[in-house]
Amino acid sequence: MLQASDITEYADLTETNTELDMRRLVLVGRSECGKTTLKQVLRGEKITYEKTQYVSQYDVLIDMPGEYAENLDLAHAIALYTSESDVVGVCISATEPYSLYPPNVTPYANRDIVGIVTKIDHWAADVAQATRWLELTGCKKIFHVSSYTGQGVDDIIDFLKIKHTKHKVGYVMDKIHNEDFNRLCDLPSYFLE
Ligand SMILES: Nc1nc2c(ncn2[C@@H]2O[C@H](COP(=O)(O)OP(=O)(O)O)[C@@H](O)[C@H]2O)c(=O)[nH]1
Ligand SMILES: [Mg+2]
Repeated sequence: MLQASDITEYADLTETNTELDMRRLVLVGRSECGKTTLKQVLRGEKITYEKTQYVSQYDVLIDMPGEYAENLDLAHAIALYTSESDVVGVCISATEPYSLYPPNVTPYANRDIVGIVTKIDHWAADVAQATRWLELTGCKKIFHVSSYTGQGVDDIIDFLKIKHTKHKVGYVMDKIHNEDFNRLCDLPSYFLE
């Protein structure tokens, strides 16, 4: 059988390239909690205020209007966008007077879920309380960010990064034919009698 170790060994000798890729993040959260600003910072854009009118899909980011998290009819559509992403970012502003999220709802999504506490720079921020609310919602991993100061933004980017090792098709085909395929053809002797 082809062993994982064979691949690594071969990878050192042949043309392979390690590519850095980003997992796709969908930002969910109520209006004004800072999703669009965070999206702009994650994408390295200039911050401009814009009311999100529709679900905007970028290469690795999906930003949706807060109404999706606030309105039961639209909330069903969140399931659709989580299925198009790799990671769901449940956002809550540190200035929030209450939490929109019911307890233990994260198992409803079959994607990685992370909590994101936004606006941690704000004078009225209560980061500990927002964190506690996200924990109650079911988030195991929680990021704390400020789109204004940039604090914590790199942590999200690092979390989304993944490395792929790509092998040339020829190498993979060689492996299949020379090792696995031929071995399957080596019939036990009693078949040959
Ligand atoms: N203090 C502070 N304000 C922020 C931060 N991020 C966003 N805001 C402000 O919060 C408001 C709503 O932001 P927006 O990104 O449009 O929220 P969205 O409705 O969730 O997309 C805007 O006035 C932003 O300037 C932040 O990190 N710190
Ligand atoms: Mg928005």
